Amino acid sequence: MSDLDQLKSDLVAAINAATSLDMLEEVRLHALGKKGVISAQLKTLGSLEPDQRKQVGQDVNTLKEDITQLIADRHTDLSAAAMKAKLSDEALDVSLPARPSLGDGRMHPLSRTIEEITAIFADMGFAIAEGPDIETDFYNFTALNIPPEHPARQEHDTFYLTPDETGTRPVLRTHTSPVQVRTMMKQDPPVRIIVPGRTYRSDHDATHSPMFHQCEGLVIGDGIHMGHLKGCLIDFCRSFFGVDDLPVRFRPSFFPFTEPSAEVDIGCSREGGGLKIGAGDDWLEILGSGMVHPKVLANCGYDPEKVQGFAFGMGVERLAMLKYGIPDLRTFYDTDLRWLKHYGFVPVDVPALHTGLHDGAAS
Ligand code: 2U9
Repeated sequence: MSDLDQLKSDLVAAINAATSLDMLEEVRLHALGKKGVISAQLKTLGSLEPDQRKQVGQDVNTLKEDITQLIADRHTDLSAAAMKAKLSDEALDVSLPARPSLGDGRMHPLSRTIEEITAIFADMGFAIAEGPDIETDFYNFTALNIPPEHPARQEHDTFYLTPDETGTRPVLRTHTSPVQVRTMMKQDPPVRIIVPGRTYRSDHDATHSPMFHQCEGLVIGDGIHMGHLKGCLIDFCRSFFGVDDLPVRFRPSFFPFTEPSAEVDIGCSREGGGLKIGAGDDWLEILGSGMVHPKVLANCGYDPEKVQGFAFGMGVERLAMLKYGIPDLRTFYDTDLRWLKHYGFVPVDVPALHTGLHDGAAS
């Protein structure tokens, strides 16, 4: 066997012995690279006699073409095998049963109730306004005409934080009213905002939680009067409870930030120890309201001689408990998933916020 025949035999064996593309690449470089054995053969041509050089040159080139083709064929085979192995490793058996789910989630009744309340007012053209939970004395009390000696300011009702550099003590807001103050100080009338959010009072028993939720509203505009207040709140109560002829009454009351003030009750029946909303000769307090006090308007930079408006406030937990029959306030915050599964809502059927869609009413 000639040297070239021996070389070809060795290279063919090396190509067939390559079981991966990396190994084949090494054989290719060894055979066809600049420092490869075939290039070495071509370099010996110069030392041959002329008649030998022509024949040997042809033989080496034929060897080069053969080896190149063999490597190409081997590359095709190894690539196909690699792809087949990859597809087999990554194969998904789609017929397998799904993994046991962790249980689909539920929307908390408070979230649902806030969505419903704000969707109803969004339907009436209210914008949603938010503000800080940590407030100053001015926004939480003074601007709202709550005098310094007012009981609401006492420690027993309010969470005070450590004094800041000016010595005044920030508070955890006791209502969402500061947001209305901030809004009036930032924008000229008209104002029409609904203000959901967390509020905090140092109170903890079966019907009070240190953190609870309120939703307040404010309407300021030309010629706004008690008729607008009543119409707006009657519509809200009927829409929220889904009772078109729900009896609603306004009972004179007092708040430092509104004058006149009125508590709003809805008709219900407590016969047989249950509670049926909408019919009967009993009443249930739902929210408070009133015409914004002139001093509050002035404190917020408005001229009480020129503008007026009304405001209202409601406790979200209270409305959720009444509407959804949840007996104990404290269970709202236990993060007990069994409770949530029972009282929670599947998010898809919660009214879409801000598009005016809410229970029973098309936009
Ligand atoms: C501004 C002016 C007036 C907000 C109002 C009530 C009446 C009210 C309570 C309902 C149950 C708080 O959660 S609760 O305990 N709120 O009765 N809130 S009028 O009046 C405002 C607010 C802001 C600038």
